[in-house]
Amino acid sequence: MDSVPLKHLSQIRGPLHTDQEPDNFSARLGLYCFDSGTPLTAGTWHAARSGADCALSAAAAVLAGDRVAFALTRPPGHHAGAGYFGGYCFVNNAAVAAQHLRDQGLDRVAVLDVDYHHGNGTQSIFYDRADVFFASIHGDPRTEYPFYLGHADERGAGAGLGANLNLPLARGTDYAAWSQALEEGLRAVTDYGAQALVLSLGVDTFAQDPISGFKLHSEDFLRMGERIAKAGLPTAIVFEGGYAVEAVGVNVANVLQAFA
Ligand code: 5XA
Ligand code: ZN
Repeated sequence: MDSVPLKHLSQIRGPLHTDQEPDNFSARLGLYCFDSGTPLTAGTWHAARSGADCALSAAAAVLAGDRVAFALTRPPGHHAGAGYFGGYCFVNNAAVAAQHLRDQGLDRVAVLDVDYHHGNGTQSIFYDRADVFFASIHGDPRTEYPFYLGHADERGAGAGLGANLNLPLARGTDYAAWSQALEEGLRAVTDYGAQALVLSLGVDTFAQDPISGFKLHSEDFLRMGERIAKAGLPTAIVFEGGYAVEAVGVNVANVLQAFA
């Protein structure tokens, strides 16, 4: 039997009946959440809202003239779309920061996502817009979460066509190959003419990360930071994933140290 191209599945399944909300709680949840690994608890909204506020503060600091500001947010945000949550993400902190930079008068803002997982939420929020460029370096969605987005042929739509760049890489990629993708991403950000950068910083690209598959080492995060800082853009850094708990602090600090 011929395999069905994934992008055509929604055409086969047909439209969902969105004017009839089901009584079943799990079914209702499924309208707004795209995975089963993102629990909602009593403190979730407070934490998510605080994370978004933190990202807003980082954007405000950059607008006020700081070269760099770091939003140490938990939960992360880059998987959250305008109308759904998932991937431990509830509010898209990077998108909130980018939109704030736009609202305060910058014409062209770029989001660079270096987390191991594709920032599907950020991509979908800005996909048809030309005023926010999105570039992402991540594990190939054919095998890696979030699976359904992050392919190289997703280039944006409508006014946003050309303002989306996905650089998927295979499991096992080390810094030598990863840094070539970084060069390509930063070149695109520069060519786009961004006036400020939002960096979705996940350190789950670390070789010992328990849920990811790249092979970056702690000193590579220093080099990553140096290279991104060299782009010379005012930068709001927003924290995303990272699960090798003992090393997360060192790896994040290495990126920040390069900016300092
Ligand atoms: O960047 N996103 C993450 O680190 C979360 C991945 C969730 C996998 N279940
Ligand atoms: Zn991640």
